[in-house]
Amino acid sequence: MTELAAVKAALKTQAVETPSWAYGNSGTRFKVFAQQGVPRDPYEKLADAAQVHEFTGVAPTVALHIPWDKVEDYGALAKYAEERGLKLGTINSNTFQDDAFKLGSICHADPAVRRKALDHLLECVDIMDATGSRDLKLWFADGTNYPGQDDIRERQDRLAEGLAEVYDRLGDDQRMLLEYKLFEPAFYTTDVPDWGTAYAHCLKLGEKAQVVVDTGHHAPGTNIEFIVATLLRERKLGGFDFNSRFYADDDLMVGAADPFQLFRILYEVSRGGGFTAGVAFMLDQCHNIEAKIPAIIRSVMNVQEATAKALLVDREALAVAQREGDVLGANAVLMDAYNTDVRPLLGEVREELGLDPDPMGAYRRSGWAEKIVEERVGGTQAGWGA
Ligand code: PSV
Ligand code: MN
Ligand code: MN
Repeated sequence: MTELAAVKAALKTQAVETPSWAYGNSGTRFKVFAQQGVPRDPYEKLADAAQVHEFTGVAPTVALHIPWDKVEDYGALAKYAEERGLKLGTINSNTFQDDAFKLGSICHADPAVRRKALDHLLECVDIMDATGSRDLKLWFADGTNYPGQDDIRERQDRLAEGLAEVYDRLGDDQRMLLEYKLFEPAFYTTDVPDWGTAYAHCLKLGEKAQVVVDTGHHAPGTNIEFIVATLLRERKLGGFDFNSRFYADDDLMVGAADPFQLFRILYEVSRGGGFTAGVAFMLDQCHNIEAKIPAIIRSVMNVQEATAKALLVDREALAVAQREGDVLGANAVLMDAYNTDVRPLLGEVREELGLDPDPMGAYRRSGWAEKIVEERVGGTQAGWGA
């Protein structure tokens, strides 16, 4: 296979998971601007996700968030997805919106609150059994706001104990993905604030526990690609929550704020064999002011473009320059790939897959946006936090 053919083959098999909540209404704590035609239930979210997959060809799975996507029959939801060419993906737990969790969930000082949180997490594994999902994604809002509020070490002990109970419940083909976040909603300590803490817990738990890197969850200036390289070396990179940020956890479209950073991250994925190592490529975004489906299509395309550039890095030339200590030469190899206009290549890849080379235009011309505005009137629109 020529090098270009290998790049094309990799791009054709790439899969980007879209989050159900990105299709619903969302906002900041100041205001949620409701959009017309937005899904009213998980089924309609899947119908929209099917559009993203139809026009990009690389978004075959949809992540659910429980209880935002709670339904009576998850088997029926999975069947509905399959009828639209989709599969249900990662199950995201939610231990941050119940009054009981004001002072934490599985790290809470009260065993009764910890039990409630754990029961929710175990229910999420039951749902995975019904949907056929591989991954359980755990993000905990647990932490404290004031020095002395709770015992930092004991909270780690409670976390370890809770994670172990959930880990033991996983089936052979299921994984637990532990997500870290620097701060928010807790402002003093966060119980899983960084990759090191997540890694330490996952290492103790075993192979089925892996770390998730949400690109919006670091301090400004953090070298995320270094974290990615390290986790891949240790076989502990479970996946990504992709989004972009200018300030904190902005949840903007991936590749919008810093496409160069996205390229650097995906280069380390490529360098570390991450495209074939079971790493989950997920979006975790909210489209507060822009139209949702086209924003998700754009996001998927941004991941594809950064991936194509990462795959185009001349690894041999880079290795030679690195060995020779040719600082500028090595940097030039990387920048040559980054500065390549990969849009024609991706157009060809899409045509070879029988798709329109222009997913944004094809979606616009499909009339879906007008159809959902007309049909989805009334009812409560589902969304982030609903
Ligand atoms: C937390 O900020 C987070 O990134 C977690 O992944 C949550 O599940 C998600 O956002 C909710 O949008
Ligand atoms: Mn996330
Ligand atoms: Mn987040």
